[in-house]
Parts: sequence; structure tokens; C-alpha cells
Amino acid sequence: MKEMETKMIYFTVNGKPEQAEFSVDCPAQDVKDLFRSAAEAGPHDILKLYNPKGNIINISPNLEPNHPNSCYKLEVVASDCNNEPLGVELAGALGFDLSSMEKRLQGLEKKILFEAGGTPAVIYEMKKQVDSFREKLESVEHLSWLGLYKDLSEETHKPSPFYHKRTLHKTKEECDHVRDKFLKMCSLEVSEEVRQYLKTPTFDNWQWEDAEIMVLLQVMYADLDFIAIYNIEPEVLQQFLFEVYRRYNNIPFHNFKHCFCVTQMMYGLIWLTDLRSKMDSIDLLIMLTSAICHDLDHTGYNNAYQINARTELALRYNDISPLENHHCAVAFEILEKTESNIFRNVSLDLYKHIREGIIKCILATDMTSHNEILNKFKSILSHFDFTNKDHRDVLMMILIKVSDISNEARPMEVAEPWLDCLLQEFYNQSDVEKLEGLPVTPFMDRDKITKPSSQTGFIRFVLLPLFIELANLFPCLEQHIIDPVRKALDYYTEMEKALEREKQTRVQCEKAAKSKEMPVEQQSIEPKAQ
Ligand code: BYE
Ligand code: ZN
Repeated sequence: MKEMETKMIYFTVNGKPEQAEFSVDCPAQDVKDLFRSAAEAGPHDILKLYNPKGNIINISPNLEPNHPNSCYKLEVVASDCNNEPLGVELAGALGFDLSSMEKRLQGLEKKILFEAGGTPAVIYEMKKQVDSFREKLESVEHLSWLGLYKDLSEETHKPSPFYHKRTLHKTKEECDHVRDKFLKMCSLEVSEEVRQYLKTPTFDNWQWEDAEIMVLLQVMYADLDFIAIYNIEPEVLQQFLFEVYRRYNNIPFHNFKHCFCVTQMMYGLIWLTDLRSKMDSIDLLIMLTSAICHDLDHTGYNNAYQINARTELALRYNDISPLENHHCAVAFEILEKTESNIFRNVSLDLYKHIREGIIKCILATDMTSHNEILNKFKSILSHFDFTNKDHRDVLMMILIKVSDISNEARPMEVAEPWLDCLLQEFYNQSDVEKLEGLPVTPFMDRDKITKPSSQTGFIRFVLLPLFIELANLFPCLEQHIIDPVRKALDYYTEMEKALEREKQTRVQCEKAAKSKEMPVEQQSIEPKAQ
């Protein structure tokens, strides 16, 4: 057999000398692939080969053989996907494929969940594989040319696991378990002591599990006489509460426990202000039910995200309060089903009134309209008239708004974990915004805010101004909601100062370390105990 004639080509790539050998009659594609692999380039990168004169030459089997001292120069274009259109396209397509794969799996899982009542092992395995594939694409440096690589070496945190494992919706198992527990507990009597405690803002939600919380919500409907007045059947109320529970998602803040806290604060305010003597019970029913439904199916990403990411919700509602519109729509989805329609025994006219009221209340929880609602309330305060429907409407909106953001009116042991939950949800959103290249909401950026600094600002400029106006109408609220909020302000102001002192000490230690010309990391930066 005749020995094949080969060529030796000497070239540099990134200044590193390389040599390639190929047979003169091998296919052109093979030669191109050879250079591609020498440059560690991806299939969509452009390769340029220069001769010593600086002219671009064709990469082909006809390449002129050369000597090591007259090297060709190989260059890769479009290896950095963030700067190059080709790379962006590829990464986009890949990211899209991955998301569509995840979506299809999610759909498949849902379907099977419905039919089989559980996630089969095979789907679970597939989900794990897609997850680990995404992780690989994002974490393996030599795949960085795909444009999905995230350099985590400089980050102090990993993006939240929520981004990968979207076990957003409650599983059937989870729901069935809580439903069984709830139905078993329904027949038990709730003590008078608990019934009274339930009427105060000092109530600690963290002591109660979800099934118990559902019983407490039932108690609220009973003790405000709604069950008797509106002829609500116990099974229908239970089914309604279960559907509500089911449609709050597993997210850090806007979950079923938040729904309960807001409702419980509303309930407390109704009792503390003796609202039953001032307003019709129908308005109280609207307020309590609005509180229960006000964040249904929240996914943990706010309106700004919905709009910037052009989510289904933003498209459906034309960027107008997409979340609040959705919460409200889900509420009426639940109420459309006879078996969970707690208003099924009221007249059509009354139902219309309730529907109008709930829509008004839930849409009022969009903080975008905060100033508008607060200013309206201020303008009517001096001549507030409980017989005036417009006045009552504004008050109802103020009450749900107050309840919605009232965590800091609770004891510190109850309030502080809620702030941690909220920041976790916010940080998760900003992480995702960074990953998706969307504008990062400044107050959600973990690199920009601290817990005490954000909270002191919020209490000073949002909470107190709102609460003080409500206390103008109901002076008795001062001790119940304003005093604890002032205490919280002191607490976070102190925390802010302590953080500032810690930072100062750190800076001084680093300066001292530098002046001794010793690497900082060899010195303790902790302030010495006194
Ligand atoms: C608000 C809007 C949407 C979701 F980062 C939650 F400083 C809230 F802005 N709530 N609800 C309670 C709050 C609280 N926002 C803040 N503090 C609360 O206690 C301030 C935020 C931590 C931040 Cl307003
Ligand atoms: Zn809320």
C-alpha cells in the first residue's frame, strides 16, 4: 500500500505554537475541524488564519506547508457569546430549547399528576437530567462559548435553587395531606382563648400549621356571623378555603401564610375599630374575602418583572397591574365553582356588589397606586362619613393596604422572619433578572441593599405615613399598630448603626494591615474583644 502524503502546518493560536498534520487528499471539512479543535472553538465560531504577511488565507487541504519560523496565525472570532451576534443566537436557541424542554416536562408532569396522582420515577429522572444539563451548561468553563456560562468564582452566593427547581405549585400529595388534616380538625371546637387571641395583631402565625390556619379562617367567618347571615354551608366554606390554600404557591413570601397574616390583620382591625357598628356586614365580608384571595397564585416575581420579561400575565393584562388582576381572576375562578362558591346563596344583586367590592380591594393592593389611594383618603379624612359609599370604598382600600404590608406591626419575633422571607423572594427575583439580562429592580439587588437600611426607609416613608392616617380616623389603633412599628424602626436603626460600625472597623483594620505591608488575609479583621 502506498503511504499517504501528509502536510505539516505550523501556526500559533493565542500566541501558543501548535502544529497540525493532515493528508493532502483529506476532505476540506476535516482540515477545518482540525483547526477548530486546535482553537478550542465551537461549531458556530468563525476561524481566521493569517499568513506571516498578515493576509487571511483559506483553511483547506491546499494550505501551503510552512516552517516553524514562519508560522501562520490562527484567530477565533465570536468565541465570546456576550459580544457576538452569532454566539447570542446560539445561546438564545440553546436557552430556549432548554426552557421549552423544561416546559414540556412540566406539562407532562402535570398531565400525569392528574391521571396517576403522583410524579412517576421516569419523569422525576428526566427532570433531574434536564436540571443537571442546565447546571453543566452554566458551570463548565470550557463550555463558556455557548454563552450560558456563569462564573461563580467571584460571587458569594449561588442563584437561588428556585430558578432550577420550580416546584412552584403545590403537589397533589401535599394538598391531599393538608385537606385530610383540615377536615379532621373542622369538627373540633376552637377555644375561647384562641378566638380572642385571633382578634389581636400580636397573633403569631409561625405557631400554626396550614391545616390549623384553615380552621382559624373558618372561625373568622363564623365569629363575624357571615355563616349565619349569608347562609354559607360549612362544606362549601371548607372547599373554598381548601381551593384557596391549593392556589397559593410554595414561595418564600407570597404564600398561604402571608394570605393568613393579611386576613388575620384585617380581622383584628375590624374588631379593634369596632367596624361592625359602623359598616354593613357585606362590606366586612368583602374585605375579609379580598384579604384571603389578594395574592392567589403569586409566582414570586413582581409586576416590574412581569412587564420586563413580557410574561403571559403582562401580555394578558396589557401591563396594567398584571399580578393583582390575576389574583382576582383566580379568586373568581374558585367562586365560579358551585362547590366552592361561598356566595352561592346570596341574591344576584348582592353577588354583583360583592364582586365589584372584591375587585376594587384586590386591585388596590398594587403599590403603584399607593400615593393615589392615600391622598384620596387624606382628602376625605376631615369629613369622613360612614354613610357615604365613596368614603367607605376608600377606607376599605386603605384597610386592605394596611393589612397587606403590616408585618412590622407584629411582635419582633413574628415580623423579622417575614422580612427575611420577603428579602429571599426579592433576591431570587433580582438573581433571575441578572441571569435573564433584564433590568434589575434596585431594592431587590442583594449587592445594593441591606436588611436594616431598606426597612428603616420603608417604615419611615411608607408604613408610618399610611398607618398614621388610619389612626387619625381610629385613634385607638395608635397603641396596636403604630407603637410596634415605631419600635421596629428603632430596632432597625440600631441594626443599621451596628452594621456601619462593623464596616468602619473593617476598613480601619484593612488600612492598618496595608501599612504593615502584610497581606490582609493573614490578619484578623475581627475587632478585638474588650
Ligand atoms: C411591599 C410590596 C410588595 C411586596 F426592599 C411586599 F425595602 C411588600 F423595599 N412589603 N410587605 C411588607 C414590604 C414589607 N416591603 C418592605 N418591608 C416590609 O415590611 C420593604 C422591602 C424590604 C424593601 Cl411594600
Ligand atoms: Zn400581599
